[in-house]
Formats: sequence, C-alpha cells, structure tokens
Amino acid sequence: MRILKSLAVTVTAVTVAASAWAADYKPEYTVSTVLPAPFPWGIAAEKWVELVKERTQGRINLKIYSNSQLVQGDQTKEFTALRQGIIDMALGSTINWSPQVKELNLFSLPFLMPDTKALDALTRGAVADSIFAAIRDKGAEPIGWAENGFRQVTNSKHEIRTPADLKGLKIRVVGSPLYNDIFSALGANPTQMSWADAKPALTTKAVDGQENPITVFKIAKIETVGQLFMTRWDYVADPLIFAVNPRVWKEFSAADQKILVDAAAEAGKVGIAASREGDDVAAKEATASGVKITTLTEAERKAFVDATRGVYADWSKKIGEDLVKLAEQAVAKR
Ligand code: X2X
Repeated sequence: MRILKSLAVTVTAVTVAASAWAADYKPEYTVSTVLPAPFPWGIAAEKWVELVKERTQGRINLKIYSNSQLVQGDQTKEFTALRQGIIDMALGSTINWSPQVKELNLFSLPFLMPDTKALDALTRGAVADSIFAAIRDKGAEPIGWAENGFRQVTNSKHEIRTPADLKGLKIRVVGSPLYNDIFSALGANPTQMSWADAKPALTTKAVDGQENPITVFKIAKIETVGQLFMTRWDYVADPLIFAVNPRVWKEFSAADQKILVDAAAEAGKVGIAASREGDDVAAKEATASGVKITTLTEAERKAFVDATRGVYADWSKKIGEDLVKLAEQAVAKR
C-alpha cells in the first residue's frame, strides 16, 4: 500500500512537472532557413518539423520562415538573431554563420574535402565536437547536421577549365570574407551579396557568375538567366546545422530535448540524401537545359588547388591551426 501510495505521489509529481513544462512552452517556435522545400535544405527542415510534431503529439510546434525573412533577407545576420532570441531555432549554413563563428570557415577552406566521405568525416567525431563547442561558446545550442551540398561555379561567359578562365569575371559570393579571398586569388572579381539579391544581379548581368550546389542551381532555375557554363570542381561544401536558442533549449524537458535531437538526426539524413542524390539528377537536367558542365582532370584541378594554397594557409590561422590539422587527419583517414 505504502509503495502504491508513493508511486501515486511520484506519478502525480511527474504529471505536474510535465504539464508545467508544457505550459511554459510557446504555442509555436520560429525556425529560420534560407532555402525552402523542394531544395534539400527545406526538405530537411520540413521533415524535422513534421517529426517533432508527431513525436510530441503536437505539444511542440515549429514553424519554418524561409528566405531569411526573419532577418530581412540578410542571411549573415541569422546566427546573431538566433543567439539573441529574435528567432528560436534555425537550420543554417556554415557559410552564413561563419562571420560570427570563425571555426565554421573550416568547410570553406578550398579543396579540403575531396568527396562526400571527407565531408562526413568532419561532421562526425572529434571535428564535429569542436565545431559544436565553438557554436555553443558563441551562444547557440547545436543539435544536428544536414546539407546544402558541394558548390560548383557557373558563369554566363565561357567555360572555366583553368584559373586564367576566371580572370576578371564578376562572381557573386556569399558573405564570408574567405570567399572574397578565394576568388581574388583566382583572378576573379568577387562581390558579396545575399541570396535574395543574387538572381536579380545575374538577370541584369550585374554579375557574370555565382557558385552554389547543382541542386540549388537547378531548382532556382539559374540557367534561365544565362548561366550556361558550370565547372564541377567540388571546391567547398556547406553542411547545414540545426540549432536552438539556449534559453529556449533550457525550457524543454530532457525527454523533449531528446525528441528534438533524434528528429534532427533523422531529418538531416533525409536532407543529405536529397542533396547527394539530387546532384546527379540536377546535373542531367541542367545539361538537358543547355548548360555545359565541365569536369576537371586531376592536373586541371591541381592548378586551382595550387592557386588557392595561400588562402588556405592564411585562413587556417584564422580558423585555428589545431582544428584544421584535426580535420586534415580525419579526411586522410576517411
Ligand atoms: O546564398 C547562397 O548561396 C546559399 C543559398 O547557398 C546559402 O545560403 C549559403
């Protein structure tokens, strides 16, 4: 009887605690992204929202705000808004968060990751732990990975096979200074611009080229604004990170935190598959739409690697040489 009674008290206490938590939860949490579905980015975000809703029986509702609308289209302000609690959660690109978290420039070191296995080696294990610690230190709780993809350069003028082919081309790049340095080292004329401004700038020919994963290129129909030359050089890749504002995160019960983490892992897998499987499909579609896709020989690729070694060395210091070394070892062991 006594056992039963204490069990009843425990059950009541747990129920009260659970409903107290639930009562503290907001009716809806904002989730910031840049690209919506059917981009692999948005597919991952939507899957996360769906799984969380299902597994919490609707107690936790996430709502996606895409196209960086919560930061007025300025994707490089997303991390700051997340940290400040202007947005509750985000599925963000390492490129877009790198102005605030310098370690995230790791994924933009030119030619560090030769293939998807190399990328996987960095989003798991010791490197991933260091990256998550850096994000936590800057004021957001990272809880999982997804993927935008390996980035390819396109332009409206001519085929790019050598660094000399990039000379003088005006290329739209995202907001990390590292991209300015890469394209300047290659002799191009880089100009930083948000995604919101990129397509208009390509349309009016204010810029000659851009760089993005093939899925992004095809889904955004970039070939329709005259971008008919693509070089598939896999020079960088941007993983995406699920993260939550720390105050919001602390309000969730441990059980609900686990639901959010597990759902992010599953949704991330779906998004990563969409990005990787989507790349070859998008490449075929782009070719059918008249895009000339160039793949480089080993020797041709090496010319780009050599031309960007100085930038790599420079940015290794800024990122932290220990982390870069750890990443290089993980890539070598993959
Ligand atoms: O702006 C881009 O190029 C995009 C959509 O790929 C990112 O947000 C990094």
